[in-house]
Formats: sequence, structure tokens, C-alpha cells
Amino acid sequence: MRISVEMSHYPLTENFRKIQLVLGDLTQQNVEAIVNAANNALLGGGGVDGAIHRAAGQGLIEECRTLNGCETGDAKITKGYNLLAKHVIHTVGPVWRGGMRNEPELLASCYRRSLDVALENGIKTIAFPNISTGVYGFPKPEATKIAIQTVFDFLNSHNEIERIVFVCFDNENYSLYASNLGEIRQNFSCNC
Ligand code: AR6
Repeated sequence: MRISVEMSHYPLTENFRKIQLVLGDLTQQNVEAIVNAANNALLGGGGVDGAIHRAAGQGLIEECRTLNGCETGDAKITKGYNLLAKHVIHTVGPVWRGGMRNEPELLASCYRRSLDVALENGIKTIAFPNISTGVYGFPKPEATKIAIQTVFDFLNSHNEIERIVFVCFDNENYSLYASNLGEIRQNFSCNC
């Protein structure tokens, strides 16, 4: 699979300032909403999902039970309970099955739908984990490109979002994000 960052996806200069990269724990982020890499049942699990439920407390699972699950590529919102973030936006990434089952489109849809839901709820600051790159096995380099490209595309057409934080839990993801963002920045300023 080849994913390229095309000229049409290049960000407007001011959008660079809205993107932050952090190596750390998503549950500790001071933003209005954190995004959960959940599963279709929305009833908790391992990885970042488990960490969010542990940090949020019992209220979160109770509210999740009322949501009737979530389709892959879609997103639903709850309150944040004991988290610093007032909201959790739960999205369901695709399980990697070799790349021919619409996985890239579904992953892009997770980022877009999460941002749609954020805007519908007046949320302007949002933190994402590296959706699908843990238990669901999506190759990290491709997932990184999709995440960055989709978020920049969204920012280019939606001015309301003020800050997006990519929170990486492992060094491999962090390095991939840092080099991709660095590359785009460099190419972009060359064309100014
Ligand atoms: N903060 C930030 N990132 C984290 C944290 C954390 N506290 N913990 C893990 N990660 P995963 P998936 C990173 O497996 O691949 C769950 O069981 C991790 O390093 O959490 O979308 C759900 O219930 C990885 O890069 O989510 C689903 O069943 C990234 O988060 C399934 O896993 C995503 O890894 C979803 O799988």
C-alpha cells in the first residue's frame, strides 16, 4: 500500500500552529475532548480504551451502555467523568486485515467523524491516540500518514478547531509523527 501526501493536502500556514505532538498518556491531556480507540461494543477493553475507562471511572461505562455500540469508522461522544477532559469521543478503528478491506478509508473516517462530533458539540481542543496501531495491528507508518493528512484536510476546511494533539504512547509512533510533520513543514515552506 502506498500513501502519499499530495499538494492539495498541504496545510495552510496557521494550521501548523494548531497541531501539537506529545509523547505521553492520553488520559492526562488537558483538552476539551480526548478520542478513545474503542471497539464496536463501546464497553471498554485493553490498550488506551482500558486506560481511559480506568481514569474516567464507573460513570463512563454506564453512559457507554446507553449508546448501542458504534460502527467502525464512526464516532460517539460521552462525558469525561473523572478525566481532565470534559468529553470522550469514542471511535472505532479498523482491524488491519492486509489493507484490501477498506482499512485506510475507515481509519481516515475515524479522524473525520471524531472532528465532526467535536464541532457538533462546540469542542475546539481535542487529543487523539494513534488509532488502530495497537491491538488492531494497522501498520504504524501508514496510519501516521493517514492521521496527519486527514487532520490537516479537516483543519483546512474548518476554522473553528483551535488545537489538535497527537498523543503517542511509544517512541516508534512519536518518531514517525515527528518526521512526517517535519517533512510536510519543510516542503511547505519551500513552496512559499
Ligand atoms: N495513551 C496514549 N496512547 C496509548 C495509551 C495511553 N494511555 N495506551 C495505549 N496507547 P490500542 P487499537 C496507544 O490497542 O489498536 C482495545 O482493547 C498504543 O500504543 O489501544 O485501536 C479496544 O477496546 C497504540 O499506539 O487501540 C479495542 O478492542 C494506540 O494507543 C482495541 O483495543 C492504539 O492502541 C482497539 O485497538
